[in-house]
Amino acid sequence: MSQKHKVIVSAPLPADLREKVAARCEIIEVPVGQSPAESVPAALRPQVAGMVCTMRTLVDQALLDAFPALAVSSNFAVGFDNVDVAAATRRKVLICNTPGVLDGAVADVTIGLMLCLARNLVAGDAFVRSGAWTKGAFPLTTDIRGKTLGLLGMGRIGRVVARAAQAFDMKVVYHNRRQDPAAQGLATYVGRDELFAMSDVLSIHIPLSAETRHSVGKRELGLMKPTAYLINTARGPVVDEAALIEALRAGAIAGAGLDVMEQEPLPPSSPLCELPNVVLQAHVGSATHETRRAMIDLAVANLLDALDKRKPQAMVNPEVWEARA
Ligand code: 8YV
Repeated sequence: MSQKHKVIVSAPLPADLREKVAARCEIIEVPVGQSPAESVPAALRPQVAGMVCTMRTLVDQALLDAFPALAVSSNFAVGFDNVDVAAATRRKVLICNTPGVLDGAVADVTIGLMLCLARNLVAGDAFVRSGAWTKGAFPLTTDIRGKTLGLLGMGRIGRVVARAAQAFDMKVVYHNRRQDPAAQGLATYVGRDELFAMSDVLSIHIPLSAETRHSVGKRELGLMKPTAYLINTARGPVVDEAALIEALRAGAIAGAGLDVMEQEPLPPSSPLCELPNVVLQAHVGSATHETRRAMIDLAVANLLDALDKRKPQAMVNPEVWEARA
């Protein structure tokens, strides 16, 4: 029997990284999005020591039961709402993720959505292509300069967005559970309701959890200015999408820029696709060659470090590591 660790790979692995992993581990391939418990033969399951997966793999109690020897699950994502962290911690399964390496890319999409909304850039492209320009000028749009950007969540990504917004002469305010000393000089702390009420652009940068699910709903949208835009590059279910659609239809807010939705991929039958005041992206915040490479490098390094008993760079439940030490 091979002495190599058996690891599930359910993430896009570049050839050189695949070789690196294969030199140390026996790879069990699971297509992205497929259930490892269903894909891996029962006889192999008790031998699986590690996994690298995307957020489309549910790391829940059922998966932990199916792989009793799992020591580490490395997420190819900074978010880990696909993981039941409490259950993993109880089972002493180390969970790793990819913080830091995607902040710039996600911030760029945030700023891009803001510019698309305020300057109506997507409609402008269609205006030129359709020949409408030959019949008259494009309607005037709105400046972002001098306006207030509100950040719900001031973590790594929020801070990069705040820095970028300074280049647009925006006033930046934020709300977090706690005031963030690292935000000093970048953004001003305000109360949660105040944030919704005063922002010209409100951008969401909080993780999805039981507490944050639908935490931006009818009440919060009702506090916003009718001229304000909502941007979500975090997780779709943080926003109550039905309430958002209602607010957009009623003109209670001016528009929304969404990189994430409650259901992904978004079906074209979604009312969001019908709304002219919405700009949609296909969850592409981190989707550049450079950033995805940095993410998979980190995800694989986390996996191999944990298996080799070296402290991984990014752990979601470091108490599992500390208990092992
Ligand atoms: C996706 C993301 O995970 O890192 C996150 O939390 O949402 C994205 O980067 C990406 O699709 C990689 O799986």
